[in-house]
Order: sequence, then structure tokens, then C-alpha cells
Amino acid sequence: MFASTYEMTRTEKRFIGLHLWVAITALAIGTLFGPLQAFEHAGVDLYSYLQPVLQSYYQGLTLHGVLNALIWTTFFITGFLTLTTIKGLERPLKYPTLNKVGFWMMVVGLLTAAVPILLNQATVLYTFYAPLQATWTFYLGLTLVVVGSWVEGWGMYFTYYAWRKENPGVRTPFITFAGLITMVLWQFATLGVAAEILTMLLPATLGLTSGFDPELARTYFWFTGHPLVYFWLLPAYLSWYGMLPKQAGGKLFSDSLARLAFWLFLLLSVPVGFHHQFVDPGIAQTWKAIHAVLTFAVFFPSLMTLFTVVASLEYAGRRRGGKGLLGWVRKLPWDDPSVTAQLLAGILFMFGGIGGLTNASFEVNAVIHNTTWVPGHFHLTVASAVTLSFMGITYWLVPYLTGRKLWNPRFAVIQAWLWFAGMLIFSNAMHMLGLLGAPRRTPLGVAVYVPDEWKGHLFRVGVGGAILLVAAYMFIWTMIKTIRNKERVAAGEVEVPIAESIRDPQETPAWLDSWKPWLAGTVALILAAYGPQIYLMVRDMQLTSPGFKIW
Ligand code: HAS
Ligand code: CU
Repeated sequence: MFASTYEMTRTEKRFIGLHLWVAITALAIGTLFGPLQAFEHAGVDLYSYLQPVLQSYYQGLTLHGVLNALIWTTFFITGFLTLTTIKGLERPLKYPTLNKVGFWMMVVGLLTAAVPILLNQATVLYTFYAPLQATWTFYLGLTLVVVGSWVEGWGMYFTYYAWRKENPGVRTPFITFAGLITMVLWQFATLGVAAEILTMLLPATLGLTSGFDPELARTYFWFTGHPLVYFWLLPAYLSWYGMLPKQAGGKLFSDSLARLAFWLFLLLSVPVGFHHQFVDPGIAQTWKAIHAVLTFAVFFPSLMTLFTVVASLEYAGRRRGGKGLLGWVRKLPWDDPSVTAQLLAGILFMFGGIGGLTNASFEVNAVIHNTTWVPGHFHLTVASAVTLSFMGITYWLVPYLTGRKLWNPRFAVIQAWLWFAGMLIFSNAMHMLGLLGAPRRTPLGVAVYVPDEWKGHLFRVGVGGAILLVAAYMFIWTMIKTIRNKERVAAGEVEVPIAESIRDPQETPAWLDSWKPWLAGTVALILAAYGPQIYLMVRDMQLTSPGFKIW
């Protein structure tokens, strides 16, 4: 049986809290632009009122994508994983200064990248596809954010080694195990953008080379871009497996299945990036097909997660007196905003998963690629499964870190439901529009070709966006009121919820707690699935495209 008895120090809590502070501030600013886009689609263009602060739809879209998809997530995750390392292993960080250095590098990087975006010198969207060319400080800033997060990760690994030396043969506590895999996955993943920025984007923008090779740049980008989505997702999974069952009053159904899912993500996340490049010329069909098959493979650990997490929840619901086929669902603690947010996040993710499979299907992809279907998909995934779960986590985490009671839990429950409702409307409309051929990343409000059958859906995009804005700010408001709440949590009232598993984790097979085979497999699969293609592309690289600044 596992219950963490380690009491975190004030300094540790403050350090994690700082991560959340940056993350939530980024979300507060980043979400402002989402509705602007949604309203624009519905025919109400507010951008014109925002000049000269904001120059264009694309500058707003860049801010929205970078702050929400890259900054809110990365800062939240590094903070959260610091907690799962310390609390799981029941020991302080081995080298806290190292982690601090990492964190401040990330902050400096964020500021360095934010300035050019705000000055309209980096309106390149969150994918920064070459040959769109931002000022070099944008790329430098992003690099610092990534390297800073690596440094924080190294701090976590050192802490783990120290624990492992003293605890040979003991199963790594699940939350730490899941957190470490997430971090390792991220460090493999970001090798792609590291290569892209350091060997192509920065040299070209600094005038050291003649230009860009757009296809190679995209390939590097998606080497990172796909596993990036699992870097976002896995901390939510960590919570669904390792925390939510406890919050719901149950236990983790299977420690082994949970661990196997995480290993499979490590193994399969990277070598699938070509599913973002099915229509790109310059990549042989065979490689695209191989990545398509591997994408179907990486679908599996999510199916396993669906099974195990729902089984854990059913166990909880039945323990609480739930009867019949689905009676246990109603018995779950729906009055707890943290639980509700995560359950609703999970439900939205079921639809996100179905869309993901559609995207991954080689031929069908041609129908939806570059349409609004894709942002419809990723608002169910990163903006729901992930973001709504993270919101749910903060509903216990911020009280835990600050010692202040969550302000108005009922308000927070309503917040989660509103996000759910807004997202259902918004994402459904975006998917429908995509099927009708509406392009993504386009200010449709000014498009002259909008056919009548799009109009109702465009209106629903605006309605969903408005509801989401209200829900987002209800979240921000709850955070502000909580950190200023005069009511304190009593000793032991808010603890880090750590779920026990039904069977003793020590019975989990040792190969599910052993790094070497999985790391070797990961490297081998990446080399096999990417090596030949990248080799050819680098060999034939032509840095001939000049940079473009089209804004
Ligand atoms: Fe994706 C495009 C394929 C998952 C994010 N995806 C994107 C983009 C983003 C993104 C941001 O193959 C756009 C990038 C851009 O700007 O161009 N995606 C997939 C597949 C999956 C998938 C196969 N995506 C995600 C996740 C994301 C994310 C996760 C973010 C976090 N995606 C694609 C493809 C494209 C793509 C193509 C390119 C499209 C194109 O043409 O451009 C799978 O991993 C999905 C598996 C999910 C499931 C669902 C399991 C359900 C669970 C719920 C448990 C329930 C609970 C609640 C807890 C199998 C686990 C229970 C409640 C009770 C009350 C009982
Ligand atoms: Cu992908």
C-alpha cells in the first residue's frame, strides 16, 4: 500500500507554484484570442478594434497557439512533474539549484520569444513553418524554453537515481514512473525542433546561411510535433490513472496495464510524425504508410487507458453504492470540481480519439487535412483532455500548494460543465465545417467564397467560442479568488491524491519497471522509421528558399 508521507517544504511548494503562475498567466492571455478567432468566423471581427496593439488575425492566432499549446502546457507540466517526482519518491530534489536554473531559463526564453510575437515580428503560428521567417529572438526564446525544460528533467532523473540506489528492486511509485517517462519522451521528441532551429532556422535568420529547405524543416518539426501531443497528454493520463481513482473513492484497476501503456507511448510516439505530412511531396509513400500503421499502433495505449481508467472509476462507483450497468456513474463524486473536470475531459477525449483515427487513415486524411476539422480535433484533445484535466488538477493542487481553500467549489463545477458544453458546440461545428471543406487558419469572416451551408456552423463556432471564453475566465477568476482566499485548509485536509492499485505494485512484472529494453527499443524504432528518410533529406538538402515575411 502506498501513501506518501513526505511533507513538502514551503520552498518546494513555492517553486512548483511559480510554474503554475506562469502557466495560468499564459493561459489567461492566450485564451483571449481564441474567441476573437471564433467570433471572426461568425462574422464579428473584433481585430479591427484592437489595432495597433494587435495587427492581424494571424498575430492573434500565433499568440493563441504559442501561449496555450506551448507555454501553458510546458510550464504546467514541468511544475506538476516536479511534484510527482518529489511526492512519489518521498524525497526532496537531489539538486534543487539545477531545477531552479532550468525553470529560470524557461522564463527567460518565454520573455525572449514573447517580445517579437507582441511586436508582430514573429507572426508564424505555433508551428513556425519555414520559409515563414520570424526574428531570430523568437527561435532563440523557444530554444531556451526547451533546454530549460530539459535541465529540469535532468534534475528529476538525478533525484530518481538517488532513490533507485537506495531502493533496488522496489517498483518505482507509479506517479513518479509516469512522470519520468513523460519527461524522457519529451527529450527524445524535442531533438527534432532542436535540429530544425539550430541547424536551419537560427543560422538562416542570422544571415549565416542562404535560406531554408522547407520540406526538411517540416519533417524536423513533425518529428517533435507529434510526440509533443503525448507530452501534453501523459500528465493528464498520470492523473487519470494515478490520482483520479483515489479522488473518486476507488483504486487503480491494474498497475501493470497502466505501466505498459506508458512504455508503449515512449516506444511509439515519435516514429509516426509523417501522419502530419501525408500530402507532402518529397516523402516516399512507403514511409508514409509505415507511419500510418505505427499511428494505429499508438492508438492502442489510449484504448488500454480508456479500459483501465473506466474500470477504476467503475470500481469506485460501485464502492460508493452504485448498482446496475451504469448506476455507478451517477455515484461518482460529481460535486468535486476536480473530479468532474477530469471526467468531462475524458468524455470529450473519446470523441477526440475517434477524430484522431480518422486523421490517421491515409486516404481519409486527404479529405480533412488543412480544414477546420483539424483544429476541431485538437480542441478535443489538447484543449479538453489535457487543458480541462489540468484545470481539474489545479482545483486541488493550488489549495495544496498555497494552503488556501478552493474558492467556491460549486462555481468550479459549473466552470467544468460550461467548458464541456462550449467545447461540444465549438468542436462539432469545426468538424462539420471541415467536412464541408472550410480551410483552417483562414479568416473566414472576410472570405468571399463562403457558401450558405457553412453559415450555421460558423455561427456555432462563435457561440461555442463565447461559452469557452466565459468558462476560461471562470477558471482564472477561481484561481485569483483562491490564492487570495482568507479561509485556510486545515492540516491534512488537502493532500496529493495518490491512488493505490488493487494489487500490490510489487507484483507487477519487473520488465515493466526496467528502463533499458524500452529505451533501446525506442531508439531502434526511431532510427528505423525516420533514419533513412532524414538521411536522404539531409544529404540532398537545399537551403534555397528565402525567408518570407507575409504579415
Ligand atoms: Fe492528433 C493532428 C492523429 C491524439 C493533438 N492532433 C493534431 C493536431 C494537434 C493534435 C494539435 O494522424 C494538429 C497539428 C497541426 O497544427 O497541424 N491524434 C491522432 C491520433 C490520436 C491523436 C491517432 N492529437 C491527439 C492528442 C493530442 C492531439 C492526444 C493533444 C493532446 N492528429 C492525428 C493526425 C493529425 C493530428 C493524423 C494530422 C491531421 C492533419 O491532416 O493535419 C490518438 O492518440 C487518439 C487516441 C485516443 C483514444 C481515446 C481514448 C479515450 C480515453 C478516455 C477515458 C475516459 C475517461 C472518462 C477518463 C483512443 C482514454 C470516463 C468518464 C466517465 C463518466 C465514466
Ligand atoms: Cu500527430
